[in-house]
Order: sequence, then C-alpha cells, then structure tokens
Amino acid sequence: MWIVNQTDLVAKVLEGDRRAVARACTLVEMGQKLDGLVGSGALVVGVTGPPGAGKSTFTDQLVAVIRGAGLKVAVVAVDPSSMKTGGALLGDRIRMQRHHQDAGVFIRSMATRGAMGGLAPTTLGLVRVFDAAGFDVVIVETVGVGQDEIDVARLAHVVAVLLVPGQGDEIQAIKAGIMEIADLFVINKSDMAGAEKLYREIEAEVHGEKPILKTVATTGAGMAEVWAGLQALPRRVAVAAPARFAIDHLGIAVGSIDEALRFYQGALGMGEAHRETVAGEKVHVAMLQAGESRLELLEPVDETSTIAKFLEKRGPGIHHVAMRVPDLAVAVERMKREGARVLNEPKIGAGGHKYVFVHPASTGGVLIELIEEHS
Ligand SMILES: Nc1nc2c(ncn2[C@@H]2O[C@H](COP(=O)(O)OP(=O)(O)OP(=O)(O)O)[C@@H](O)[C@H]2O)c(=O)[nH]1
Ligand SMILES: [Mg+2]
Repeated sequence: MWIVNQTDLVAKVLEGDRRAVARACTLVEMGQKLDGLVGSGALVVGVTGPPGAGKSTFTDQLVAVIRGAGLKVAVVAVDPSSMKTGGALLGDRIRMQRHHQDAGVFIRSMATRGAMGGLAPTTLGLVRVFDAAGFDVVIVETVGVGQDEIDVARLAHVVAVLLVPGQGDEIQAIKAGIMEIADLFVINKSDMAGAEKLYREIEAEVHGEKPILKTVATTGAGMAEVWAGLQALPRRVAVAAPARFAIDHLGIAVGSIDEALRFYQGALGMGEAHRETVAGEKVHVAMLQAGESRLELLEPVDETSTIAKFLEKRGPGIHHVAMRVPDLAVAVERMKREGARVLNEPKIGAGGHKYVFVHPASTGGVLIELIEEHS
C-alpha cells in the first residue's frame, strides 16, 4: 500500500483531482475515515430495483442526460458480492464504458462484503468523497433486495425505484416496503408487454402521490423526463447523516439521589429534576436537563437491583452512556452483524422510549444504551 498524507489527499480531493478521488475511494473502501471532506451540495440519487431491472443501463443513460445538462456526475454501483459473480461488476464497467473518457464522469463499482460490511457506511463514505470533489450529482445504484434498498433511502436525497412489466410480483414488493423508499417509480423496459398493467397497479398504490414514469433504458426513451422528475422532487432531509448519535443522557450510579442532588442542584445550580421509580429495574431515577442531553442519577431500590450490584463492584460513577439512533431495529441488525453483544431485543422503557443495551465488552468498557429517536 502506498503511503499517503491524508491532509494532502483531502486537499486534492477538494480540488477535484481525479487520482486523489480514486485513492480516497480506495481508502474509504478499506474502512478508513477521511477527515476534512467538505460537501459541495451534490444531489444524491438512489437507483434501486430488482435484479436485472435495467438499473445499470438506466444509470448509464441518466449519466448521459445529466452530462448533456453540463453537470458533473459520479456513480457508485453497489453489488452484493454474495449474490453476484465478478462478471456482473465487469458488466457494469463495460456498460458504462462510453463515459470513461469523460472527465465529468466518475464511476466506482463496489462489492459489498456481506457480513463484514453492509451497504451504508462505505457507500456513504464514497458519496462524501464525490460530494467534496465537486460532482453535481452522485448516483448510487443498488440491487433492491433486503437491507440495501432501505439503506439507500437513508443516504440519497431522492430515490428512483425501477420495476419491469411482466414479472408478476412487483406489487408484492411494493407492499413489502419499497413503497416508502420510492420517491419516483420508473417502469423500465416499457417496450415490453404489460407496461400499462404495471402502471395501473402502481397507481392504485400511490394514488397520484408519487410520479410514475416509463422508460426504455436501452434506447434512452423517457430518460429526460426522469431527470426532470428527479430534480423536481423535494430532497429527503435526514440525508447523508444516517445517525447523529447524539448523547441522550449519561447514567450515573449513586448511593443516594438526595445527596447527589445537593451537588448538582445545590452546589452546581442545575434546574429541576424529574424523579420517578422504575419498578422493573428496581431503581430510583432523577433526570436533570443538561443542554440538549441529560444526567440520569440512578439509586438502587434494594440490593437485588443491577445498580446495587454495579455500586458494589465498581463503586459510584458513570453506569452507562445513552445515545439516540434514528432506527433501532436497523441499528440492532447491524450491530449483530458486526458481532457486537446486544443485551436485549428492543423494548419499551419507562418514558415510552424504545431501547437496547450493548455490553461493555463490545464498546470499550462502558455500557451503551441506544434509544430510538422520537420513540
Ligand atoms: N427490452 C429492454 N431491455 C432492457 C431495458 N433496459 C435494460 N434492458 C436489458 O436488461 C438487461 C439487464 O440490464 P442491466 O442494466 O444490467 O440491469 P441491472 O438492473 O443493472 O441488473 P443487476 O445489476 O444485475 O441487478 C440487459 O440485457 C439490458 O440490455 C429496456 O428498457 N428494455
Ligand atoms: Mg446493475
């Protein structure tokens, strides 16, 4: 591996240097975090749909339309390696080869590494590189199976879902969740029989609330309308920041809440504490607002409380750190995939919030509580 100075590399990426962009992509794919990338406001377009729907052909045509408008465009083509041979990647490269001489186009094919990776972190890293390098549009192509299509909705501003006529199970797929992630439906291969039928089926689901466009990606028919449609859509907000991981609260085990409050409220002058007893956990709780997060003082109800055991073993102090995530089920699935010790299935806590705990052995020594945002 070459030695690179990250600061220099990032500076070159920000200038739009192609070699630097390629190196940055490689580093991101190896799991490295790059500091100092500043976004330039790229429109991130997700393209997803079932295998063979024509996504790569469609993306290639979309690139041509976007280039025709004088904009620079990057493509991240994601292939789940568990389902594909290397030939598919090669196929994508050949399919999009006509753009390879074009300095305004950058294409990166990436195999997801199954259990080790998952789509989101690396793809988001690549998107950030292209955004920083000044590409006006970044297209992320993923096969619409399982988690990846949901992840793409998290990192794209707008998502086009491609469906093809005559496959019979499209509407099933829509009902299984594609519906929410699609901002725009594309009936590709509309040169084939059944396009009208599929149109009516989708329309019956979306009731005019989402655009449905027809394309023939092999000829480029309908592609200009797709580009116009994508630009007209409102951008999703929670984009490019899949999770902020804000600290919701710090849990502090204390022998006596009253005594601790003499410091936090008396000596320090913090505001009112919200007090309650959580019978299930055998713990008295006092919550103190601390800016946008809180301090949670925990006092055991009796010696069988887990807090009592903690005090006995470790003494008073930080018991856990609680962070917010947008979607707990997604977070749990991902942590398990990565081998983290998640201690419980998501459950509803006292304040009505959904949470899990993660074992300190996986987190650098502190018990981590994850709480679903807005739950
Ligand atoms: N008749 C017709 N064929 C098309 C159309 N669009 C794509 N195809 C063909 O469909 C096949 C699959 O196209 P791809 O672009 O590789 O599809 P994909 O969705 O990227 O496939 P995967 O990445 O393997 O999931 C190719 O043989 C294309 O030429 C279309 O609009 N009409
Ligand atoms: Mg493809």
